Amino acid sequence: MIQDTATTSSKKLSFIDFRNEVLNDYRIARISRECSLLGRREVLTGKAKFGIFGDGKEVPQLAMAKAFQKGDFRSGYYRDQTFMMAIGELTAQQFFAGLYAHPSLEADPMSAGRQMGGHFATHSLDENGDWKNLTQQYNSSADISPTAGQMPRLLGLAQASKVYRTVKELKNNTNFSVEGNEVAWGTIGNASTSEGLFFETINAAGVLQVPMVMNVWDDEYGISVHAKYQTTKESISEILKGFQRDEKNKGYEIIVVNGWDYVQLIDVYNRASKIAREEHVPVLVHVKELTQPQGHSTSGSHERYKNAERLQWEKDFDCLAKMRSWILDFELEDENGETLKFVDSEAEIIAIEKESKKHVSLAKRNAWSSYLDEIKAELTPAITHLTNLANKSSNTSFITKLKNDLEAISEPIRKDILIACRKALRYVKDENFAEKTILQNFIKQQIGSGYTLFSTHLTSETALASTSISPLAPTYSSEKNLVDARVIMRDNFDALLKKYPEVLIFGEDAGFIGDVNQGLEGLQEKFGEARVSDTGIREATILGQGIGMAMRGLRPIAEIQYLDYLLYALQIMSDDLATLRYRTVGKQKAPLIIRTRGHRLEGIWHSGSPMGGIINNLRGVHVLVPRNMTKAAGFYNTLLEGDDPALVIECLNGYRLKEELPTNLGEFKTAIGEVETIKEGTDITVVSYGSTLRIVEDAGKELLQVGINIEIVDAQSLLPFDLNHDTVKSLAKTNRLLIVDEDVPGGASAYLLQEILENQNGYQHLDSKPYTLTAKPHRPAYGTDGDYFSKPSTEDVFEAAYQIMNEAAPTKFNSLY
Ligand SMILES: Cc1ncc(C[n+]2csc(CCOP(=O)(O)OP(=O)(O)O)c2C)c(N)n1
Ligand SMILES: [Mg+2]
Repeated sequence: MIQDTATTSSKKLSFIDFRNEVLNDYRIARISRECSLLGRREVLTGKAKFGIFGDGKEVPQLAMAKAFQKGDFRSGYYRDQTFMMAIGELTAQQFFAGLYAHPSLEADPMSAGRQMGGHFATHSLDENGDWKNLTQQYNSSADISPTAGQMPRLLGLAQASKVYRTVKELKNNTNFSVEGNEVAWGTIGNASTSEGLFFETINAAGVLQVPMVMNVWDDEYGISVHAKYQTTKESISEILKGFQRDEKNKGYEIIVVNGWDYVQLIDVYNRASKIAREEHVPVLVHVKELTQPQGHSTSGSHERYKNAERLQWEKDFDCLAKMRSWILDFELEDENGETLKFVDSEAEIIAIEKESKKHVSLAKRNAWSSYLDEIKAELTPAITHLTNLANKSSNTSFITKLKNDLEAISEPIRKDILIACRKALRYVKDENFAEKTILQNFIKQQIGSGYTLFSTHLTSETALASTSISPLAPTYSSEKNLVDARVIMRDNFDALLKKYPEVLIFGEDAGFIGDVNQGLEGLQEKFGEARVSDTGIREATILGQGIGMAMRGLRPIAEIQYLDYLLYALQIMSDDLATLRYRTVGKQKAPLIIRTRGHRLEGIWHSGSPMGGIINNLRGVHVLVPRNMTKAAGFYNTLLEGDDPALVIECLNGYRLKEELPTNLGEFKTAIGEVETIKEGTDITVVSYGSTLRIVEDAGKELLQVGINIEIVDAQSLLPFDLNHDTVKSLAKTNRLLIVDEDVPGGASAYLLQEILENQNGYQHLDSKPYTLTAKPHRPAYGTDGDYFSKPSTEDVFEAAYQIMNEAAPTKFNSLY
């Protein structure tokens, strides 16, 4: 049953200590509140673009921070500034640096201005990109903006503790866990619990029994929409009652508490922490009666949708106001009959409030000047270069105007500087003197430093970047050992599980039966349920398990049963996984491997190959499309030596085909970002990947019979594609290009075309119009005929290649039709 809280604090503090702690808490909360108030002003006066703050949620966060221990992880949302301040991971100055988007990790450790304010993070990686000891610090996984997007990752962060407690071989991984005692703390707004990701995570955590404390900050609203439109019975704890554990069944501990009740909250969080930490039981804390003193964000005012009565209630129940009254009213009689109080008079509280206000105001000013000083340091040389340019140029007046306009901007940004300089360059395009070169170099340098500030760390830039890992060819025994290709997967995973105790594989049917294609056959029995496991049918949280566990030093391989169902997980892959390194400027990573199988089978949902959509959404994740199981196994072996996340798509129709079993299982490596020429030829370069390659190879043989010799290039790795630019070398030889895949027209084939023609300058070598041969724009129809008419066939490839040759040499290759 839902329990009420007891009032006794488990901590036996002397009164003075207790008093100091209470007043210090109040000080932190006041600082946080002043940040919110001043933050809103900064946005409304135009110094910052958008603000979303934690006012009205301060007190429960103070309590949560007390129970939060080193090694623990937070996965939360934009209201948590007080919590971050209370654990010592956010100062008022950093808060404002984030608001101004100061592009410096020193100024804004959360994201160096890459994320809007209110997205919190700590640093898991040091300056070399190596793991820090996460058990010695407070940890916050980097927030994302999509509501409830923090939930799937939270599951994995919690599960990691369970894995560390269970898997004996991991005892020495002391950077990440002390016997699995770490709790993952989630925070979410009441309205965001309407998202499917919330319910999926809640269910999965109950099934997995992981140390997760899920906090719902309930202020009855989601922007302007009241709880009656959000939640059945208007109460998340009410409707989740069935999850409550009892004598017979495992489940959750569910606790309800009012967000303005400091004493109760401290007790609740002590209890929640203990249950999760010691018993590995998930806890839901529904924190009710919270408020939004300034409304939702700087985008609007809540007077538009809250009535006078509600607004008055929010004033009366403002958690900080309530805490203040409690401090003022608190009296305790000691054993000598003397009355103990926190403060002798209100003046003491007012002094704290004044001091907090001053502190925040100074922090704001310091943050602004530090932000502006950096820009001014770039402005000074720009003005000098423009002045010198104007003096030399025949267009003096135009350039001087640009310079004067730039100087007139009282608080310039980098964009203003570059606009003036780049426009000035146009005025001297027909002139030549040293000052022009100086300006050109300055512009290039500014664009270069802009790249460093705003575009680095999309993928790993450490020594472990998977593109820098050297390939290693598979070796074979002297007598040819041909096996069903799924055996290669199985035996290679066996070798990997042996080699890396931190590797875990999980997914639908991945455990007991060893995956639907037997690529994991017998491995659960051999390595245990903690390492090879079945999951529920819940792709987004399978992904979240992977992300969270990878963020805590494990090497999860999350299996999505079929490529077509990846779309359920694509949002979280795109929003969370693909942006993680980028949004933390290389301070967090999740080197998760996602294993799936797809392409050619049959039907609308079992033969899709939506590669264009996938690669467009997943910049930041490698996307690998091996043509056979040896190549696929080689990719897993490479990825585990590196620290990038990746999606590996195995060929669904390849598991029963014969391949030779390598002897160096777990060791041979397929290069990432390299193409492979699988058939040499002279007439047309045909680029393809995955299952379609077999069709292209068949067509290649038939084309030879009519005197057309195609060269076949296996793309293998779509993200990144062909880092050595080998495809254009083939094109330089054949001068003709055909790209074949089974995506929709304009999908991944268009991406490859752009890579080859534009990035590799392939257009220079073309003697014929380049072609793409793809599937139809609709999903593939079922059955063999459905497939034949939906996707490229051998005849289609033959005829596409033949037509190219017919156009080039019509007399030699007479038209077929
Ligand atoms: C997926 C998604 N949909 C919509 C939004 C826009 N949005 C931002 S906050 C918010 C309301 C969230 O309300 P609640 O979860 O109760 O949190 P609160 O702000 O009240 O603390 C909405 C709709 C978003 N960020 N992400
Ligand atoms: Mg809300």
